[in-house]
Amino acid sequence: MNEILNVIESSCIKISQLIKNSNSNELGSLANEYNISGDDVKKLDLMANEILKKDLSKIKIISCLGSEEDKNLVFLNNSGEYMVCFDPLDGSSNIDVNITTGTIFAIYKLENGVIKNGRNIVAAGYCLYGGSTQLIIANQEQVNMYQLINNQFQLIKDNLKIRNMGSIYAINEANKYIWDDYRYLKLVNNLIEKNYTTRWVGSLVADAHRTILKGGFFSYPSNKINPEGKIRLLYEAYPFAFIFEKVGGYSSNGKINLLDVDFPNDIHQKTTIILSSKFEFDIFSNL
Ligand code: FBP
Repeated sequence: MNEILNVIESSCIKISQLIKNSNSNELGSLANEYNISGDDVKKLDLMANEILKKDLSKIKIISCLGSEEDKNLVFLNNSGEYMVCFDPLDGSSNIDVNITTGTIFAIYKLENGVIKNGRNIVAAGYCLYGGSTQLIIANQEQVNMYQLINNQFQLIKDNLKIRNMGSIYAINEANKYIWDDYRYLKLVNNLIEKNYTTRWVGSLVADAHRTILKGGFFSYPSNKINPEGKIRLLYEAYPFAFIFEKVGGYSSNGKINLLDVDFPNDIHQKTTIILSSKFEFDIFSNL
């Protein structure tokens, strides 16, 4: 499995260099196509996808790859014992305005050739392309944080743990009148009364990363426009649910722990997502 993590690490370095050494207007320009989720695909989405697919396809222990930018799973080796899924470039609406984007990934161990749910994950993580490039990797034991320094990822914090309580909530309040579940508006009002502030970057990687480091509550609930939610289970929600569990936080689809949601038939299945510290999650759970 370390072989897979090493390759993901080097792919993220290539993507980081591409972002740092290219015209962000060009990278953020439309590729004149839509992905299976109906999103406008940006040039950088496709370039990042090609880098990861090319590098990961060389690994014999990988059975198949799943990507936000590919309609179907890409099968590699019948004898492979792992499936690797990734969002090659998360937050692509922020590329051309030079706001933090990222890559999200999860490594699933097949059991008798199948994946049951998010509990099949053996490692997950994300890379942040911001002021600095940082890589966060969670395995069964702990979560470590690395920073790209002189073209090498160096450990800057090991065994990350989320605070029990934060002071920031993150949710796109522009949707508050079309949320399907009344609890989200009640929670927002409850946290405002407790003098919480709010942040919404619009890149899941950035909003979730801040929530891990500062504590608090992040959510993208289903709504009248996105009745199943907007965030994809396989390569966005499951990976963060695994990471939040390892840092001592909570994840949910509004009903159950995201890791216990059955593996979807549609690999681009969307879901409501909650990622949170204990204090805010307890308030939400009792609404
Ligand atoms: P992609 O950029 O990978 O398609 O991800 C979707 C996303 O950008 C998330 O990163 C983010 O949390 C959400 O959509 C923002 O949605 P909205 O623009 O509706 O606030």
